[in-house]
Amino acid sequence: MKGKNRIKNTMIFTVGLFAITFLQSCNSNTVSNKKVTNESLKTEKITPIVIGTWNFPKAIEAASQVLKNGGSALDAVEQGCRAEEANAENQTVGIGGLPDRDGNVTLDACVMNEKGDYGAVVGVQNIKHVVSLARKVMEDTPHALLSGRGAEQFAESIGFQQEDLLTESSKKAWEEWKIKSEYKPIINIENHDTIGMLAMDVEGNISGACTTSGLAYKMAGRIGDSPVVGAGLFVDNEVGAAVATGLGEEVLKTVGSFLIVELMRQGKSPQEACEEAIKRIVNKPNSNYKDFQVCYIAINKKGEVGSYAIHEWFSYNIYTNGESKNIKSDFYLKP
Ligand code: SD4
Repeated sequence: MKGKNRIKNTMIFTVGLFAITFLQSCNSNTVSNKKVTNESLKTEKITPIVIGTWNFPKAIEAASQVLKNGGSALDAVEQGCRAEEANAENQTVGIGGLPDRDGNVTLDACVMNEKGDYGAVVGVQNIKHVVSLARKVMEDTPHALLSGRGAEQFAESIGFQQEDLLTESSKKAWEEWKIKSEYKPIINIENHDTIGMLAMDVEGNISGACTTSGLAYKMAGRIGDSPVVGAGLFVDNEVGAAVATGLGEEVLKTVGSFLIVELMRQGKSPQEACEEAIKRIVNKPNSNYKDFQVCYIAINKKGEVGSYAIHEWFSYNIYTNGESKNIKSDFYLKP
């Protein structure tokens, strides 16, 4: 009997051991379902990456410099956006931005960090670096979004420089526009050049920022998607981030950036998620998508990138592995 029991016990032990080993091996094979967290990334070497809408070499250079020096993703996107806010030749961002119908340059911006904190300003006049003002709202106030005069007063109280943002060439363009006063944004021209940036730093943290003067010759008080969380920008440090450019009204109505991040959470690649978000706009009943442009870029936690636009000629800049380049985006409306 004793001998029989010993054999039985040995068999139970062996079967148990086999079951545990089998279950463990199943678990280690489900890497694709495993959440990519900062903890799991710590064991891997992270390649910093930054992407930005359109082709702004100075912005990608400023942002990449921060990452090369081991700086944070938030600092990188802020510095990148600031480079473009200071560029008077860009008529959709910062100084030199095209004005609204009344001739006022009004700026919108937002930032979002790896903790899911968000700060934004809308309809701000006479302050060039609204991306930094949005960051101050996020970090130094109990609020997330400040508008118009209140945002300007806050900026003044913390020493932001005030200046006239309407340049001679933007004023001239507005005066020419007033002759016909026809509000019809031109694809890839009057919708063009808002900068949105997404970065992942050496710690594997993701942040994003977006800054714009909005659509040229908009009605006074009009706010687009760019400063609105989930529409123009969304960051989820567990999953990835997305940012938009183009006709803000359409991005707002489909909460595009949040949609992209949620699609990535469900397993789509950044490319697939951007394509789906564009299709949501295109497939709306009575969509007149042939008359406007919307573009998205996105990154995920693995450093994969995607982009998609309705029309041709959208491009984005990318810095990774010590190299910057401009990439032409795929698009929906093929000739
Ligand atoms: C807006 N989405 O205010 C912005 C405009 C833009 O490139 O992206 N221009 O609607």
